[in-house]
Amino acid sequence: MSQTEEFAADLEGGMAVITGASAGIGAAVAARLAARGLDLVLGARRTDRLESLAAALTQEHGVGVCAHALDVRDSVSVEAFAQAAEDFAGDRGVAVLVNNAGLARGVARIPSATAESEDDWAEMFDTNVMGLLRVTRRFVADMVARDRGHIVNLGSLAGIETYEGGSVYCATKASVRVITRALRLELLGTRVRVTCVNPGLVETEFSLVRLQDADQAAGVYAGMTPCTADDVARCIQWCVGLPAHMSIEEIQVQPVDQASAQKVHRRKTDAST
Ligand code: NDP
Ligand code: 8X3
Repeated sequence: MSQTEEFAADLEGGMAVITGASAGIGAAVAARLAARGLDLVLGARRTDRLESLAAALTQEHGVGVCAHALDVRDSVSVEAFAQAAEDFAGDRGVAVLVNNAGLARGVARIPSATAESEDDWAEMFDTNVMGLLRVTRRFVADMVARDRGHIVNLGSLAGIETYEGGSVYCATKASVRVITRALRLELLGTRVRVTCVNPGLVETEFSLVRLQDADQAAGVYAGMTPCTADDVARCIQWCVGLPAHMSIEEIQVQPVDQASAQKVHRRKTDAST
């Protein structure tokens, strides 16, 4: 059997771990990989949502799904999650790790930032950067030992370009891209792949979490057609399904209506005419 055929066989009945699977892109990736025949371990803080998703995916696709609490900011929680994932995977090991858990908090500009802004900044770094590192460290050694596996990190267009009010979120996502690149170098010589996926505007709960206001959050996508969570999941599914000798280093995916972080085409709606 060729290496390519071997990998395709591996994915079927293999096991994927997805962080931040209770909503948005993480939940959409779970649906795509379940449809591809992978068993899943899903992590997030809102376990009620994870459990509903797990039940639905098992019913629809017949795959095994383990829903487990995970707070990527907490080392103890990461350890318990990783242990549960390893137990669930058994001898198969983890074929795919999707480091998706992440968030933005606020749009504070540094010159007018407050003491509260520092809490938001710390939460973003602890979740998006340290959280990703904690989870990766816990899973990557076993992938190296097995000489197989694929780590997919969620970067962002915000990690490529910056915008006012986005300094810290942009810095966290630039860090994700840099960490991905360094890890890729550190893993050279193994068959473990690392990919960074950098979406532009994707309509999920992301803007509500960031702005804490439903109208403002809706305004982020007003008059334009954003990407959906499933659009991004489709890219991730494609990356992980490629032959084992191929590595997609980075993908940038944006709505056609978004040409750069701040250059968004908004069509006039009935309400605005
Ligand atoms: P959502 O807010 O819809 O989902 C975020 C997910 O991350 C939730 O499942 C949430 O689960 C989880 N999460 C947040 N903090 C933690 C934590 N401490 N521990 C574990 N899980 C956590 O946003 P998206 O789906 O849009 O975002 C997913 C990723 O994609 C993020 O990394 C984001 O930065 C990135 N991204 C998003 C873009 C967009 O425009 N939407 C564009 C580019 C990148 P819970 O709260 O239950 O813990
Ligand atoms: C999220 C995309 O443009 O809101 O990563 O920063 S943006």
